[in-house]
Amino acid sequence: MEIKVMKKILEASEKKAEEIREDLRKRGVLFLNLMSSPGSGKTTLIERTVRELPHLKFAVIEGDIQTTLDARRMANLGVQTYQINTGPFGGDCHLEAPWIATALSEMNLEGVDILFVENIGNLVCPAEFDIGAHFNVVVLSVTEGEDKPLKYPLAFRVSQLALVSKTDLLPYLDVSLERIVQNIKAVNPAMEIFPLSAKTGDGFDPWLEFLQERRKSLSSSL
Ligand SMILES: Nc1nc2c(ncn2[C@@H]2O[C@H](COP(=O)(O)OP(=O)(O)OP(=O)(O)O)[C@@H](O)[C@H]2O)c(=O)[nH]1
Ligand SMILES: [Mg+2]
Repeated sequence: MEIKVMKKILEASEKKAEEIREDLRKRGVLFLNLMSSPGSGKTTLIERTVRELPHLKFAVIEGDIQTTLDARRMANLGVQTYQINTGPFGGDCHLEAPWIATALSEMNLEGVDILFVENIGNLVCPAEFDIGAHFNVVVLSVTEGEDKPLKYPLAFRVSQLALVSKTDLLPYLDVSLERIVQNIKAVNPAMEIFPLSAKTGDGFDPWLEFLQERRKSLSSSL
């Protein structure tokens, strides 16, 4: 009986994810779900992306167990932001599609080009839940070490794009960028991989092009 109930909940969540993906496609809003361990640089990456693409309109849903710190960073940029805190509801370490649907119903998506969900900092749980994104993006900072794609493969399996962040720190670390890329490819050979630094802007161009091209192709499929 318990298993049956669980299955029903999961099915409802998956159905909601499909609805979100299709609804946002129709509205021409490109939806990216950013997943990573705590502190890999997700918020910093979004901040720089918003500044680099002033002709596009962004909206952000921030997922955190506690605090509105990241939402405030977004609001400082003038970006429409919705904070989901799971702390008061048991402290879940991931977001789920029905919560995203509620957030979207309370947001104004008029004219929005790109929606980022900054998922809760955790390299394991968020990967288990489809939240309706057009692209799952896994962020791995070079400071986390070369072996993380092999040890925590699911986030790399369910993502279409990997951003290897904080590359400005490579000269100070015993880490090989080449081996990080190899390990990501070992888990997901089809993955697109962009090494970049949100601090210096190095490597940002392919990421910015990816966003603009995918946004355009979403509109042309309307
Ligand atoms: N050197 C360097 N530091 C960075 C870079 N990107 C982010 N940081 C630093 O890394 C720390 C964490 O960055 P955040 O952007 O808050 O990371 P996050 O993934 O949003 O963290 P959570 O939301 O807590 O999971 C901060 O001190 C940033 O200044 C980068 O490209 N280079
Ligand atoms: Mg953050």
